[in-house]
Amino acid sequence: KSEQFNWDDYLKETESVAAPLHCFRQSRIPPTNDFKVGMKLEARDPRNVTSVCIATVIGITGARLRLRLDGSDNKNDFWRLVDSSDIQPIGTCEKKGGMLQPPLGFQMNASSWPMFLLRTLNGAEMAPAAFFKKEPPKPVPNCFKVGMKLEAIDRKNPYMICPATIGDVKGDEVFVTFDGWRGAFDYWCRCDSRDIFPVGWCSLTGDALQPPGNNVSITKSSAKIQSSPSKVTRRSMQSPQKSAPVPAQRGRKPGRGKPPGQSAV
Ligand code: MLY
Repeated sequence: KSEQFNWDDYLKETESVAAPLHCFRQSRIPPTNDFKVGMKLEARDPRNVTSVCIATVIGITGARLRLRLDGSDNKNDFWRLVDSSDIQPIGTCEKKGGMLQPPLGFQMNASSWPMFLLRTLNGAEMAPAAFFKKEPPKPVPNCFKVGMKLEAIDRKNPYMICPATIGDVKGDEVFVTFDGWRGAFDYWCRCDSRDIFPVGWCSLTGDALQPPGNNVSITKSSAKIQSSPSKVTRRSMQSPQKSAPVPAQRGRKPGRGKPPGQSAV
């Protein structure tokens, strides 16, 4: 039987603490997600951040939207919180005197952009302004400490939110390490990044929290465990202070397939 991941048990097992809520740039109560698949909005192009483009909601996951830029391909979807400052109602750009831009990699001839824009907006279902929530303020000092647990977006597989541990802290930045993975997914980010969440976030938003990986089989005493995957999973805790360093390696979890329609690393 598959045991469900439980933060309370896991924090006890790993003798660790959850990073306090006030460390994060996230609202204490996650914003409600009223968006529907198919709705259109304006979004900053993640690959060309000076451009504001038209995006369509392709999927809904917890407090996040899976977005695709109109005129782009289906290989560059991205995810944004409903209270992200990267998204806004259609009409906002024009109101501010700006111009909507074709996405990077616009699939048609650049000269066809004005007509494409007219067509894509004609009869479109536009997400109402009330669906967009205000971005929470930045937490002032970086109050994360090494060893604190959190939930973090896997930037290589951004639809995944996973149990993670603060591995290092430098100035305004934190090093996010993914529990049970050998380091290939770890990254530095600002402490006010929108990609990191307090413990319990996914259970509040209904987003799926990935279980820790089973690729780091290290006990508190740094001994390697060779056992069945289910047993290893229970020991897949990463405590950066205590465990021996493992060489960075692309994590491959055997027996876990890709979710359909999503590009996995
Ligand atoms: N396709 C990858 C997915 C790894 C995800 C790791 N995250 C959760 C830290 C694999 O199966 O290796």
